[in-house]
Amino acid sequence: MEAAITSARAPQPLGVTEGLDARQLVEIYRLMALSRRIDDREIVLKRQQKTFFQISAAGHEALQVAAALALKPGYDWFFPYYRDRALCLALGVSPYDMFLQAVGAANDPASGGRQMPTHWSSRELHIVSTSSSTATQLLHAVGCAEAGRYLSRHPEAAEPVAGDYRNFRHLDFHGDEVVLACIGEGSTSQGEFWEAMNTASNQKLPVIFMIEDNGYAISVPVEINTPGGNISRLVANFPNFHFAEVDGTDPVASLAAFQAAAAHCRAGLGPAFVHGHVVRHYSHSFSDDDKNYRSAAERENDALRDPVARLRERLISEGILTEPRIIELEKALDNEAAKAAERALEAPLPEVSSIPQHVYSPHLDPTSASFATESVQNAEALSSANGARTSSSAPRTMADLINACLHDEMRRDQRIVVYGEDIADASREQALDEVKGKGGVFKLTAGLQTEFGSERVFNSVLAEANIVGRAVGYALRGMKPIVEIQFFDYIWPAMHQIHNELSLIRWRSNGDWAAPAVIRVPIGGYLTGGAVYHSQSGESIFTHIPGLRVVMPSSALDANGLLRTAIRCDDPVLFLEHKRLYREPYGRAAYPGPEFAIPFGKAKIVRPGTHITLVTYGALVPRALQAAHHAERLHGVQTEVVDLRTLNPYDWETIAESVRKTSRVIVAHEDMISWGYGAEIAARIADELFDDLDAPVRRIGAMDTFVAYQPILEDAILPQPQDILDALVALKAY
Ligand SMILES: Cc1ncc(C[n+]2csc(CCOP(=O)(O)OP(=O)(O)O)c2C)c(N)n1
Ligand SMILES: [Mg+2]
Repeated sequence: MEAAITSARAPQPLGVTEGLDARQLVEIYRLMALSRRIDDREIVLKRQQKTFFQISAAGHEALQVAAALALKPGYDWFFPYYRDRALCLALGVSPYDMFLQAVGAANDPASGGRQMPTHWSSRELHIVSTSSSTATQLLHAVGCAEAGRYLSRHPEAAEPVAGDYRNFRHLDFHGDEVVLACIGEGSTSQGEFWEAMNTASNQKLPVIFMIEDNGYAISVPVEINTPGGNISRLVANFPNFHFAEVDGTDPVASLAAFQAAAAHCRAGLGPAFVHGHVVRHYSHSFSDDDKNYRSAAERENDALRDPVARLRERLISEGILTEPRIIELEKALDNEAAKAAERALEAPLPEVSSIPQHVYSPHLDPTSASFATESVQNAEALSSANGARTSSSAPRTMADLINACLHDEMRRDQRIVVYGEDIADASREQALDEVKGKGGVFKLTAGLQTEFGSERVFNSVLAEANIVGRAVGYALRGMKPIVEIQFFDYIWPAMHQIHNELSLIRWRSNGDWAAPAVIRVPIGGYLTGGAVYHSQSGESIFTHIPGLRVVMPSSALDANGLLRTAIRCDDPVLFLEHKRLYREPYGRAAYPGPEFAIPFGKAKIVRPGTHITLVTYGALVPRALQAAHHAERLHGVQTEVVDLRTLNPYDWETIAESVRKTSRVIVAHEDMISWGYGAEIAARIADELFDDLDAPVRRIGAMDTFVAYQPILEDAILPQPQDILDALVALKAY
């Protein structure tokens, strides 16, 4: 471990210029001063109400320019945050492109008018789309670094392959690439910061964490966010890091720090932590006024550390530029910023019709017939799940056929990595000589590590945001992470990543970036003793997220075919596996072969009928079938049971066709009834099929509580076959 402590926060003379010639210093000044001028011009535009938001890099320019100059755009990878104008300018984003963001122009290359200004994106420069969420980007940076390392060790995985997502995800990687991850000091309080530090450290990843410490998180001073007021002190014991704490208003000292950090990372020694003390020269954003919470003395003191003014003085005092020459340069910069702004104000605005573009992949439609590949059940297919080759004809459980699909797809596609909590056979590989292996708490990933090795199949840390955040990083590089969240009940720490990053990155970047990862999640109750934290449902919370495909099969064959589509498609997929169905006798099937796929958005009529349509999915499918059987036998009610199989997209045509035939419909699910998935389906039926209905649309779901441990309570809380039977009989009689 190294430490290079060069400066504290008090103003000090600028550091030595060794290694930098006059031309380089002038170039640094040009970039810093141009960044400031763009900020100032944007502030004017905001005052004139020609733009809609402003946040500046003012005071951070020296640190940011130094970081850019130590790294290679289009070669290294960049995960900036919203204050990184000078960084992105120095990497190659033009002032015009910045003003296009500010006006929200159609050709704003970062987002096409979808994101606030200073939310960066450039595929060419390897600047990954920035969100407003503080700290999420650090986990993407970690996943990105892991992907780069994997690909440089397995370049053959990069071959484009027709017929799946690989056709559209071209890879570009270098063995000594570095990933820059930027963050403010306040945001280091987020768990995702610590989760990213953990993995970067443990795996010696080439990530430079750049901490832009301006002493404030909006109005909250550093000592509130950081115990002791200095983040460097808190992280000092993380292994494998190179640490540097610098005066981030000094570009020369900052550049030296980043050069050393990059050298450490490129040499494969581990990550680096560059903590730069900067100033926030303006308020947090245009919407904030720091006079409300900072003393005048404090603000004046910070003003003395303005990096642009200090470098200007230095260029003059060291005789690098005369004052008239600097004024000349500054006029040229003013002019450049003004012209770029004027041009951007004339740029065409986005068409309203463009709004739905890039919610999902425009390249590959998972509902298309290309995913309707035939089962080869009767052929000579063999599967080798768990390493044991088994005849295809024996009925297999959902757990078996999910495991078989994972084996098949990993064999076919070297870009797949599988990780999650407890999913490996054994992290201590040597134990595998004498033990069977764990392979997941439900054994769904059994044998994968043994067959594909620990580089592709590994246990994650116990942190769900880490699992999904890294998957975003892997996927945006063009790999296919298939991750497991151990229980749906514990998906919530990853919700931020799922909602604001995984599902959103394609839309917010106007199609520049995407994260088509697969998240497998055991879900649901009926476990007898599963209780509050091992029985949850909540699928409608995820179908409410644009950009995310949500799948919930009820049979072994559907699970196999839909998982294959999830893996091969180009969208992120939440793959919900009902724990109660993993080893049920219901829905067992023969192994269908390694090419069997089922398109999304195609429901299955699992029982035909003419009196009532019963729309359902998941664990309610076998329960609905049981009820439908009794309804017919005891009451002569013929029920058509529709298993939706995928929840987003869902098969409206099949629902509508059935309801037009039966004129009576019940939507049934395991989740709580209020605001549940059925509410949307019922509302749409009432809206669009009103004239076809002979009775009100009914819903069946759990009580509006959590699921209790005591079986008597669990039975009462969750919908039972008897509840469905009663509803069928009542609706027929309506
Ligand atoms: C997860 C999340 N919580 C809250 C916010 C609102 N917010 C935006 S910036 C900010 C302060 C960030 O401070 P710091 O990390 O020190 O960066 P700085 O703005 O000072 O450069 C907050 C609270 C957010 N964007 N994301
Ligand atoms: Mg701050």
